[in-house]
Amino acid sequence: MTTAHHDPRLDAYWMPFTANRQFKQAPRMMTRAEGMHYWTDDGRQILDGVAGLWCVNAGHGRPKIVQAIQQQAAEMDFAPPFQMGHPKAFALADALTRLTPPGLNRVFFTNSGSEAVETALKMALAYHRARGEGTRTRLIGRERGYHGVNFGGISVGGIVTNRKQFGAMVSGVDHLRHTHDPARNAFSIGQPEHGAELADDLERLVALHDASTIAAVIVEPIAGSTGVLVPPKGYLQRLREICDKHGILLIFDEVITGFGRTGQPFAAQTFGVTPDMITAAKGITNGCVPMGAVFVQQAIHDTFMQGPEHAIEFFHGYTYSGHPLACAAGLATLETYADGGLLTRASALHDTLGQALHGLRELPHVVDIRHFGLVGGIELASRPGAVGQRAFDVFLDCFAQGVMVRTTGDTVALSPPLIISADQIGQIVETVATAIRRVA
Ligand code: PXG
Ligand code: PLP
Repeated sequence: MTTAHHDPRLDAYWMPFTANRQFKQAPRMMTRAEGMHYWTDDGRQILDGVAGLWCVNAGHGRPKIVQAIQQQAAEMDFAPPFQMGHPKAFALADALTRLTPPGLNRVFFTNSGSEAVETALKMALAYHRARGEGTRTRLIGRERGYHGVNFGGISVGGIVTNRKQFGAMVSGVDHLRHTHDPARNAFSIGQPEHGAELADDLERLVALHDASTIAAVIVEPIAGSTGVLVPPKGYLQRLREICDKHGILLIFDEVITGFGRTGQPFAAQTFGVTPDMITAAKGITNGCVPMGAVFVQQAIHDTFMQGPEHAIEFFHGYTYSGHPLACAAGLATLETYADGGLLTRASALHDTLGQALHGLRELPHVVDIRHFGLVGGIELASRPGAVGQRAFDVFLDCFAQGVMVRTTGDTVALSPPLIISADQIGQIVETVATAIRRVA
């Protein structure tokens, strides 16, 4: 047996969410990107089926964004965000509120989705306290939810692997049941028919804990990281009704679904349900500079704006909140989206992606296909005792064929840039089909 060796210059970098030892024996290095493609260090062109990591929604290397970042770096590299401002942070917040659902017209900037989640959870607690309902401290997430990797986010999150290494986490958290129901909903076209009643699980938690102890519920409109779980018809509406009934804030985590993924700027608009807060990141700058945001109902914001005017209203913020490079990138990103009509393009391609994906139905190991707008998931049967390996082998085979997909568990996930052509959708899905046929 030969022992695999690797380049010791790769040792220092501890890679995130990666099988480090396996990667370093056979690295997949990207060195250039443009439009729908990456290029590897050995010069291979790779079609991007995931928008980088669900974030490069306008495609790579968009000139307006590149120029905006270059100019901003030369003009003013950094400005302190506490007790100071710079014009582009205000301009970006203002521009973003033209895209958000009605009423969600106040914006707090962070540097990632994980930080946006922490910010939203803290805002929810502080909001109830400011209203004199400080007993509302409980946070409700959902099984199979992904809300980033910080302590609040993994606590409300529902992914076992992201939780089990890290002890007791934030206390006073509970979880709704997840909505994945392949027995009733496998191979749904778009939104599944069955499962609106799963939202009633919130009533169970209210009965258990009492509404007076619950601050907020956080869910992804479409769960991305646990395998593209599309909400059953009526589910989000019902969750909204129950939150209203009990005075519980509803937070939509739109880190993936925001910025056009579902056919509207936000999934809240696509599914016709308005939450009290939205967390976003990724597509806000087209993935070019790290940035996240929390969009808040004005009434929530205004609740903080009491007390003496010289007092800080919310003791929270990051050194890089509203970083000038991120704001410049964000403004240019919104222009790029508008120029290409990109934030609604996913609805025009919903059927194209759906039809292509459902063509995989008869392939070996395929147990479910899920899709909405320009996001799709192909779930494969797991190999006994080796969850995730079959999908990972599909990923490796696709990469060898020149297409980048993403896997989560045994689901192959697709979330291509919103500029994708129908032919390129076909190419990605055919590549996945070839890989599935080859992988045992
Ligand atoms: N909330 C949601 C719904 C997300 O999808 C985050 C929060 C955290 O964002 P940051 O920027 O802190 O990573 C995310 C991020 C995957 C994958 O493999 C998904 C994400 C990140 C990395 C990998 O599905 N989503
Ligand atoms: N740790 C220390 C010692 C700090 O001084 C700061 C910020 O000043 C932080 C953490 C937080 O860093 P950031 O604001 O970039 O999240």
